[in-house]
Amino acid sequence: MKNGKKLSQLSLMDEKSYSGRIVTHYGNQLEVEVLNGPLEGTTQRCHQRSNMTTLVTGDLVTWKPDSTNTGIVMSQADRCNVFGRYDSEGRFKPLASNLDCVLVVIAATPKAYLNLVDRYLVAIRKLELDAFILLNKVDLIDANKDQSLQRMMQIYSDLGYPILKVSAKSRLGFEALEKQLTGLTTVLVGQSGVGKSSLINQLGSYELAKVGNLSKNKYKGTHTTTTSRLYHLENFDLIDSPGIREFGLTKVTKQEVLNGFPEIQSLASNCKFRNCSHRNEPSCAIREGLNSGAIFQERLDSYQNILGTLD
Ligand SMILES: Nc1nc2c(ncn2[C@@H]2O[C@H](COP(=O)(O)OP(=O)(O)OP(=O)(O)O)[C@@H](O)[C@H]2O)c(=O)[nH]1
Ligand SMILES: [Mg+2]
Ligand SMILES: [Zn+2]
Repeated sequence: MKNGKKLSQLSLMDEKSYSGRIVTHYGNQLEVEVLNGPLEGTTQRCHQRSNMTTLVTGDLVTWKPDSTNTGIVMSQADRCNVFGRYDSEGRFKPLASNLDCVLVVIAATPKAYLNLVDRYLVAIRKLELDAFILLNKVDLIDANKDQSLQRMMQIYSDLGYPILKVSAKSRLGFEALEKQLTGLTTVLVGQSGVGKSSLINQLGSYELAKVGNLSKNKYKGTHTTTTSRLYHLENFDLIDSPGIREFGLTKVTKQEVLNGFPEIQSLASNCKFRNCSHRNEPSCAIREGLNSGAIFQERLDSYQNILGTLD
């Protein structure tokens, strides 16, 4: 995305509006990628009309020049989907919209939590999006020491979730990752420090360096992403998102939680009692599944933990 052309080159008199896509926001201002007209391919600072819902990275909008250096967003197209979370007060916090895929990033460090990944998987399943689990920093993995991580990866792999193992540092596994991302708009989510921004930087160093809006050093050290941002790479689009500690799922239904645990879902209908809690009822297919190895104790605990946090 180029920044060269100026809004002042457009005539303010003709009142024409253009289409655009939200790249990111800074407080009340939005950075909008221009999708048509003489400024196509540039990004422009815009405000939004006060009566509109909060816009999010990935939203398609119409905007028009407002003054010599800002535009105003007039309207928003319907979203195909919006990925976000609920904060501790139960307010929805959107991260990105109009997505094809969500990449759940975990790493050798900080410690990965199965329950956090499961929460993402429930939210992704609810949106009917593709989910991928990406293990980053494999250069740091010590096979003997990281047994809980190995166990976690084994569980997801046995359940059939697509898993990618990469190192943003050594670029190990990048070929498979790039293949997976091609042609898609993907948001990277996960705990702070797992390497989401580093991955984007490494995947797109050439393209990003060329447009000059992200220096290679910017994400070194302890830089923390504070707002989502869209990047066009050569063969795909990536959205960086701020790291989170908790992923609240307060507004999902029990059924939506169950949908996120397909192995539990497929056996639950065989329980003797329809409302079986799978804790101590007789003839419980899920507890039988634990014995046969079809159900993992960690996933059942995680499922019950999530159910326990619903409103
Ligand atoms: N050894 C190693 N370090 C990595 C790798 N990927 C990222 N790091 C380091 O991990 C730290 C955090 O990386 P970031 O890319 O900022 O992590 P993030 O997920 O974007 O974090 P937030 O923006 O806070 O959500 C940085 O010091 C990176 O250099 C990797 O593959 N191997
Ligand atoms: Mg980041
Ligand atoms: Zn049961």
